[in-house]
Amino acid sequence: MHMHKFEKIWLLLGVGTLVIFLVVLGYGGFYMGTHPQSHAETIDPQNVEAYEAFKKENLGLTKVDEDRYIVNVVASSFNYDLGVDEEGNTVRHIRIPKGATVLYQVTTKDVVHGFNIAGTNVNMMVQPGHISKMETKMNQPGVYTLLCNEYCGVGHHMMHVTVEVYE
Ligand SMILES: [Cu+2]
Repeated sequence: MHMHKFEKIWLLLGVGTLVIFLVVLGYGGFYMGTHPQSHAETIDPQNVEAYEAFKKENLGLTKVDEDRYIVNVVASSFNYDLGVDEEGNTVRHIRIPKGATVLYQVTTKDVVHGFNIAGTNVNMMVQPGHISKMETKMNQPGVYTLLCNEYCGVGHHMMHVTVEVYE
């Protein structure tokens, strides 16, 4: 079959673009660990405390095993509720040892919020009525900002806490 030179170039460009797209997608998914969160579980947004993980005393960071942690967070306008410490102060900062596997479980009481730990692969959308879950390994030490990247109202820019990964 005879093919015009331009036809060949055009075909090559098309197939090439597809290959590049798949390589980028594969790199992000398999190497960088970028995955969409699970939100299969549902919850009553008016009564999140009925769910064990979102009871007042279970919020924030919990160590479940050697190098395994759970972080339960209730997002609402314009705050991430990480519970309170022993002195009763509101927690705005959590510390995780380097290399730990962390399961983030997040829900919202009101509108759609984001849950993005800038500079890591943790980036979830948090929808009312759903529990967003994502498990990841925190390998890079540093202080990260956990912020909302879904516009949620006038106080949206104030919605952030910090996550520290220490050696
Ligand atoms: Cu927001």
